[in-house]
Amino acid sequence: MQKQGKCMTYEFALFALPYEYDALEPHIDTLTMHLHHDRHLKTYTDKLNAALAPFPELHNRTLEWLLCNPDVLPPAIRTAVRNNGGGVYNHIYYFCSMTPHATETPPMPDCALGIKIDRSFGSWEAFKKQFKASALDLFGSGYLWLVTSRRGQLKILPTYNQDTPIVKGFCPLFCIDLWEHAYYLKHYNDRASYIDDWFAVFNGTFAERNYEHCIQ
Ligand code: MN3
Repeated sequence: MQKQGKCMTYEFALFALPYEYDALEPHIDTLTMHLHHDRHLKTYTDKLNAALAPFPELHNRTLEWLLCNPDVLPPAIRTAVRNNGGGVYNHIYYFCSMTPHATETPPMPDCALGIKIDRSFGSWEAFKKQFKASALDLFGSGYLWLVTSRRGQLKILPTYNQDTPIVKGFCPLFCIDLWEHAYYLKHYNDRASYIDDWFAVFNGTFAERNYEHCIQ
């Protein structure tokens, strides 16, 4: 995860895309990327800042701390922080989970995550099949993640609305956004073809780096 994600505090800056808006064409279209980043993510960022503005005692807290300590937050902003802070956190993972430099067999089969995926799911292809089926099964709006548990096991994990895996103690490797705004303009209601397109731009390097961090 980029430093602007993990270590950021109030006032949260709008996360900068690590590639151009049209870089994921033809898989993820330019207009969707503009709306998704410039409007959806910006709205989450602005609303998170607005919720935190009256509470200077929270201004040195990281996003992860704010998400993982809801009981310490003023009750009036708990829901706003959960939804909008989660929206910021999840979208950073989502945008970083894609790259214009995708390769055919991510993550690298000889690296730690590739080996772990083979052991856990049988093969990268078998993992993709299971991940896609789970993504199709997710009802409503949310994300599908690959995470590690506290014991270091890989787990395909759905989260709903803007909830995050870290609240449940999981360490995230990557995610796909399954809200309709992530794909409806290009793929309409065809979530399956969106998932295939997402895999075509999947960022195996990001996944591998996160895995090495998670198992430290
Ligand atoms: Mn989204």
